[in-house]
Amino acid sequence: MKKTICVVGLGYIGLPTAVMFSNHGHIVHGVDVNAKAVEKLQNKQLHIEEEGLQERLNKAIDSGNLTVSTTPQKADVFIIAVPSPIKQDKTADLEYVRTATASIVPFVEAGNLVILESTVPPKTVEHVMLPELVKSGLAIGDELFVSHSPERVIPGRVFEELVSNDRIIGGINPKSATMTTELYSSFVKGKMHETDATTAELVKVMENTYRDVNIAFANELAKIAGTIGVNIWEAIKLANYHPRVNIHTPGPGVGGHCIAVDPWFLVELDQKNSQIIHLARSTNDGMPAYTAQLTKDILKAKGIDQPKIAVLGLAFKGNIDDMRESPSIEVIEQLHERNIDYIAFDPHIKENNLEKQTQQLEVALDKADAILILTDHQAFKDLDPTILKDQMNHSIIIDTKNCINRRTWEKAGYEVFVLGDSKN
Ligand code: SAJ
Repeated sequence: MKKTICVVGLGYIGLPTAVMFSNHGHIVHGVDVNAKAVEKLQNKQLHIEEEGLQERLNKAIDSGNLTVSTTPQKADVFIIAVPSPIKQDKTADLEYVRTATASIVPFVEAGNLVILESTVPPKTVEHVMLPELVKSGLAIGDELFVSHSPERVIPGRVFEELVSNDRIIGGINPKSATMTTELYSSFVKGKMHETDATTAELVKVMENTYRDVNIAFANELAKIAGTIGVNIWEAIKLANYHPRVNIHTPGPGVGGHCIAVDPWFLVELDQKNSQIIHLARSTNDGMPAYTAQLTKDILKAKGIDQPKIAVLGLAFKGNIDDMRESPSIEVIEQLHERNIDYIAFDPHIKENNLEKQTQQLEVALDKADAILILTDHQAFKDLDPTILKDQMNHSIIIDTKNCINRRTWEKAGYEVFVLGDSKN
């Protein structure tokens, strides 16, 4: 059934969600506090990069089903998809969720549904949202329905996963859950699993924490492999042939706005019982320093004392344009602390956010002593080593993601070093 939907927060999740509902026949109004982003969207220009988003946005706006502005308006359904970061002290910052909820209160009416998509610490719906929604004067659960349906999509494959992934639907009561399931069934082909709001909050945080702990394990194994002279990538691949083993991959750190953040929600809620989670976080946070030291050691062993390197990859993972919480930033700081000069290049980051960043690969490679790959962009996998070689001082490449073709680079005369592969 056709609904009017107001989506608050037009970022990596809110915008694709708004566009999807619009293109499935609903009348959607998107809201963002960022006036610049709103203006761009009104002109069908994107402020974020996501595969397939541009054509879907064009369609949504051209059909008249999607409008955007900086203020909410009346609707049948309100969807909140705003950031839920952590503060300096690693505790949750729920001000965006609170403010976004407060912003819709003047517009909600009896029979409306409010859905929170942002990933939040368990009990946020109960302790942060409901106290705001109650101010509408509506009876919560009888007149105003509320649920938490956490997004689960991976940047870069959002439109595929929005449709195919199963969804967790946590209602404050069964009616809220049923209404939410009905709404998402406009485009979701995966199963929808109904539960209560607090369980849904925990499930989402658990999913990302599982990944963080698993990656920390892989990073620890990579270091152990260094001690005993083994290629951890080969070892993990072989271990994963076991039907009940799924070890993740090591790397220069864990970035993004989810996996490096959500585990702290659990630590904050129960410090005493979240020791593995805490240690995993610290292990992953220590990987940029490990990467910088590895780089320094490799270059020192080659007799290069005042190195200048080309850092390739600033996005927090491959084929996306998002630098949020990217381990590359910390790697660069750690390189600087070790007196290693650098120029960074990332074909997906179109603005220079760093002092020593270039938009041209040739500039990054010019007179470089080594290439340090921090992100597994397809563009880096496709690099032709023979073209690049002449510009550099030394032919050394350090691959922290095990993403280049070692043979091709060696054939071109490069010395190849891979994080976690001490068979070098
Ligand atoms: N990483 C590793 N080793 C791995 C996997 C990832 O070092 O084996 C690193 C990546 O390089 C990156 C970081 O971890 O820096 C996170 O990347 P990711 O692709 O694992 O996850 P996100 O943050 O892009 O998306 C996650 C997803 N959650 C899970 O896979 C459980 C996504 O489904 C969620 O929607 C998203 O968090 C979210 O918004 O919570």
